[in-house]
Amino acid sequence: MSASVIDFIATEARFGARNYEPIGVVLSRGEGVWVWDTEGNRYLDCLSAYSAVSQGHCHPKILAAMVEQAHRLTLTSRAFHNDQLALFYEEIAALTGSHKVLPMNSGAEAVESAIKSVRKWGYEVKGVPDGQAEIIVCANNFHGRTLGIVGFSTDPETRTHFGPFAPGFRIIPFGDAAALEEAITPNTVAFLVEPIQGEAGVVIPPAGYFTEVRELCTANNVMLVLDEIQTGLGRTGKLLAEQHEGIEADVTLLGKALSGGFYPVSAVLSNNDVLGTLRPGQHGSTFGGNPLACAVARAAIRVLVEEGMIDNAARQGARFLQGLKDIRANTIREVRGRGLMLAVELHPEAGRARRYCEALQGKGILAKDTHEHTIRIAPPLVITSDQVDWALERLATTLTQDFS
Ligand code: IF1
Repeated sequence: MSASVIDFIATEARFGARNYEPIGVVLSRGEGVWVWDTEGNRYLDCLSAYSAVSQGHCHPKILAAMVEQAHRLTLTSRAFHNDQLALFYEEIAALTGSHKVLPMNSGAEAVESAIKSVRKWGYEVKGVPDGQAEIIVCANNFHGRTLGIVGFSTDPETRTHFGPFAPGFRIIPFGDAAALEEAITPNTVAFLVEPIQGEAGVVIPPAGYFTEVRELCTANNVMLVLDEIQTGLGRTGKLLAEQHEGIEADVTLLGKALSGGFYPVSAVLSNNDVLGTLRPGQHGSTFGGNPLACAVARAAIRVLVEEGMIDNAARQGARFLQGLKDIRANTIREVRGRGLMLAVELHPEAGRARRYCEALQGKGILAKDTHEHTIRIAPPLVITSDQVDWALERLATTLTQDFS
């Protein structure tokens, strides 16, 4: 390691809050599926900033849209109209079939906005007594880092010593429709859930789960809120992960890839009157819906569709998953995935996944461990067959090593 690399890492450690423990690589450039460190070493990015860089690093068309817009107008606040917001609304609504859109910035803000909106809908439309609204969520959820959200996390790391927390949430097991049926009361306004649990280690629910969930929510007048912040926009091989079960959420949350990795953009989409309950002055954000964000998001959506990235995610995801399944290594306990949202779960005796990620770094692949024993693999959706095979070769040699 050169002196400069050590310096970046040491300086971060000295001045920064230590709320992360990054892998020891300092990146300075990216293009498509590739990133380069300060010493010029090239890596295949198999994390894509947790799916935010689905369109590939520094996509030229998103970059051009961002620069062009930055020259013209960046921020107006919502006190005035701007000439990008309407176009963003129109295009995202046409793409997803949603009726109403609320633009925000981070994923957590979209989740918070959805919680506020479904509660309001519960009081004003469903007729829940004031202050009594209940929202059902799943164990091992990950929806962000705000106080409201970590209050209903079940991960001790995420919530310990951040309380007191807001009431109004019930936690049920993920993938268990009977548990949802039991948890619903007359005061239930929404079920908030990830189509595939990301942070939990790419946990795919049993087939038919979301069909049952959809039926239960409809039968009980409960809003189904799907957090597609990570699964949405092509990551799983469909535009939205809900399409794998042919259902439609009442409220859909998008973030991450809506920005193409350039600039935080998130959105709450609703196909009913949930967002219709918000009146002027009741919710907002200085940056939400700003013209720069809208121009970036419009380009991010356009290239996703025009360049066939969603189909590519389905194709390359299937190739990657099969390739992982073909690796004969007794370190591997299970391989999971849908589209390009993949995970390799190691046997606990194989050692920590972090160690394997560090070994992969040495072979030119950046991946991220989660929960001690799982390696998460989520490359940009522009990955080619040759690049998948290149990654598989290196994964195979790494996974047959023993780091226990
Ligand atoms: C970090 C995990 C991924 C999300 C879903 C909302 C948000 C996220 C389904 C909030 C964010 C991130 C945040 C990132 C790590 C990461 C993550 F490992 F923690 F779970 F992607 F898998 N809903 N996920 O996955 O979005 O406010 O961050 O924009 O470092 O905390 P945000």
